[in-house]
Order: sequence, then structure tokens, then C-alpha cells
Amino acid sequence: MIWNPEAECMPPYARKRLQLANLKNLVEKVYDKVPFYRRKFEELGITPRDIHNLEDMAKLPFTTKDDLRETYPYGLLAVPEAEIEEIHMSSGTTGIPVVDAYTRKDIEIWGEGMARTLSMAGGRRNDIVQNAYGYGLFTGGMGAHYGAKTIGANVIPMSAGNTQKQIQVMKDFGSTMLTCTPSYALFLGEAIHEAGHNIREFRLRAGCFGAEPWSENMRKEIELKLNIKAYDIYGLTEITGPGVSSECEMQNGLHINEDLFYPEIIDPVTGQVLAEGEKGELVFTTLTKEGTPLIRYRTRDITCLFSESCPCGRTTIKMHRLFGRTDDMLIIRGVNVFPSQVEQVLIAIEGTDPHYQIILTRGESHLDEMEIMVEVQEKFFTDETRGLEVLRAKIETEIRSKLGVHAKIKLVEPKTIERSIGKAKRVIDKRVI
Ligand code: DLL
Repeated sequence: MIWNPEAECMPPYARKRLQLANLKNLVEKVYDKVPFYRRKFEELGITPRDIHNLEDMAKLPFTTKDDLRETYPYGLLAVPEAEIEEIHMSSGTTGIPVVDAYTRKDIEIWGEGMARTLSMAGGRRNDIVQNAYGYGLFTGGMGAHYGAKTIGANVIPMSAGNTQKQIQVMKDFGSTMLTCTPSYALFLGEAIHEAGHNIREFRLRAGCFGAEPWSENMRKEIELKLNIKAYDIYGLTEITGPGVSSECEMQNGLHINEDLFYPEIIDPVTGQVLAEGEKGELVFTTLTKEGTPLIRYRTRDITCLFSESCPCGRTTIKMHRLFGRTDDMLIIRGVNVFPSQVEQVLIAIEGTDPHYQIILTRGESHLDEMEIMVEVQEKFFTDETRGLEVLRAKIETEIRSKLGVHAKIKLVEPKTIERSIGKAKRVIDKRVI
């Protein structure tokens, strides 16, 4: 079902007109109300009057995560504090959180974005949405909650964790949709089987999973284990949370809510705007945000955009599932490696599960060493060491051929690697530079 056909199926020329009108409003507003942007505009020698068409976007300054941290907590507010009704934050790695502050209208629009997301996954009024994203400062819980309420579904606010209770509720209340991180979905699927339940007796039929990278093969595993259709959904705290883009029933690229968030792809080194189809850093301008609007926010996420006529009827531009992040990229002895590439290799090899951890060290020779801990399925973890050695050697060879780096592979028993109820921790970097 298409939640908002007017917005989602609008002819592209009409959408461009709407985007331009909203962009002009936005630029005037931040120039007037946010000293940080006024200063940035002045440094570039531009004013809102220089924005005549969407191509003029390239004249505008970028906003970075550092800018957000430097203006913490309220430096980017474009409305009086009294108009803010909710705050969310993500902590990231440096400790200074990035903040998103929402007005009432921002929350409504968030619910609208997530209503579109859930509808793409077949969500309707009579659905029972088991929301296992964490509630709190993280945007997953509240975002999915607002979306489920907007479509009029029954939302069960489970939050993350408490796996046995999740299974009991899913069974007893007949949850039809699940929202959580993909790693937790997989974990839940395994726990359901281990508890001796037959998943076919559950009513679950779809799940909206995001907030961390996952691969096509991981989708297949989740779909199999939970007996559902699994949809990729994307978003980030800085520009609202989930509900920025999501997959429709074609499961082939994520439709971006372009009327709300204007996407660009840039070369992460030069900042040049790249053409459709080219891989680069995803940049968003929040076209309707009131509380903390952002101009050309550099997400550090790597993807490409493509517009094609989607059989689902939506006309919005799509983004490819993420290839990685500019700051997730590991440089191992000079070779660029993304954790998602490791996952792709592992999942294609029979006998392994997508539970893995990459450990980086720097040995006495001062060279980077990569070790990958890989969980082996119970049935392969026999006493027969030869079989395991064959598997280990196979993974090592595949990693070398697909990624171009050597990794020491350590096979471990099922459930050795710590499970996460939220985002999985895939990399432990112990290198001292
Ligand atoms: O993760 C918002 C969210 C909640 C998205 C629930 C989807 C579902 P942050 O904690 O600020 O916000 O993290 C944002 O997570 O820049 C990406 O690097 C990554 N990410 C989000 N969705 C996906 C996805 C939420 N579908 C950061 N695939 C983003 C891969 C994702 N990475």
C-alpha cells in the first residue's frame, strides 16, 4: 500500500518545484535564525538571494558532524526553545552527542516518513507491530512507534532486549510486523528455533530492519529464520532518525522521501557533486525541518542514487543499500576494507553464520594484523578437526581473493561472539597509531 500517493508518486517535475520552494524557505530561515549558518554563508559570500534553482544547491556550505558537536547542545536551533517538544541524540565515538531537536510539526513529519516506511512493508491499520528498537535517546524506538501510530496499527513498545519476553509476546499477541536491528532480528530468529517453537505457527509476516549495515545474504537468513519478508530501512539521528528512505516490495533500493530530505552524492575528498549512479558520500538537506534544519549534511555513508520507474508506482529517487561509511572504512596495510565485505564473504560460505568480529592489532613489526572471529554452525562444529581446517582455509582464501588482504581466521563455537540487542559491534581496533 502507498501511504501518501500524492507525495510518493508525484511527477518528478512537480516534486522539483516543491523542493525548490522548500529549499528557498529553508535557506532564508537558517540565514535569519541560525548564526552558525549566517556565518557560513558570509564566509562563502552568498545570501539566500543566490538560490534560484536546485543546481544552486552546490553553492551552499556543507554541514559536518564536527559542526554539530561544536554547536552542542542548542547551537543549531532555528526556533525558540519553547517550541521544542522532543530531543534525541546519538553518542557516536567521541562522546559529544549529536542532537536532533523536534517541534510538534517535526514529530508529525517523522511519523509520516515512518508511516510510508511501514506501508512499503505492507503495514496497515490491522497490523500488530512489535517494536524492538531501543526506546530512549536512540531514534529507532520512537521513530517506529510514531510511524505505527500514524498508520493506526497496534504498536507493542517492547524496546530492545529481553529476548524470551519478545518471543512470548510475539506468540501470544500474534505480532504481524517486527521492527529492530537486523542483527537482533537474526538473534531472535535463532532464539525462537532454540526454544523449540515452530515459526510457522507465528503470525509474523514482515520486518523493517536498519540502523546498521547488513547484506543481501543476511536478509535471506532472516527471512528464512523468521519466515517473513525483511525490508531495509535507513535514517540517521541528525536529520530525523528512521524514515529517511526504505525499501518497497521490490526490495531493490531504498526510496528516499525526497520531498522531505534532498539527497546528493559527493566525492568525499573533493566535495564535488557526482552524477546519478556514481558511488560517493550521501549528503542530505532537510527541506521541511523546523527545530534543527540542516543544509547539505555529510552523512559519511557511501551509496549511489538511481531514478528508475519502480513497478511499485513510487516516483521517488532510490539509494542503493549502503556500501559502507567513510569512517568505517578500515585501512589494513594500505588496503581499504569495509566490514560489510567481510560479511558478504562469510555468508556465502556454508557452515558459517553472519556472527563475526574483526580484531585489528599492530604487531612488533608495526604492520597491521587482521584477525576475524567467525562463528561456525553447530552441525559443522564437530570433533573432526580436518573439516574445520578446510573451512578455515576456505574463508582465508576467499577473504584474500575478494578483499585483497590477509586475515587470520579463528573459528569459534556458536554463541561465542557477544550478541547485541541494538547495533552489533563488528570491529575491535586495538592498533596504537
Ligand atoms: O540508526 C536511525 C535508524 C533507526 C535507522 C532505526 C533505521 C532504523 P543513528 O543511530 O544516528 O540513527 O545512526 C545512523 O546508522 O548514518 C548509517 O551509517 C547507519 N545506518 C542506518 N540505517 C542503516 C541501514 C539510526 N539500513 C547511521 N543500513 C547511519 C546500513 C545504516 N547502515
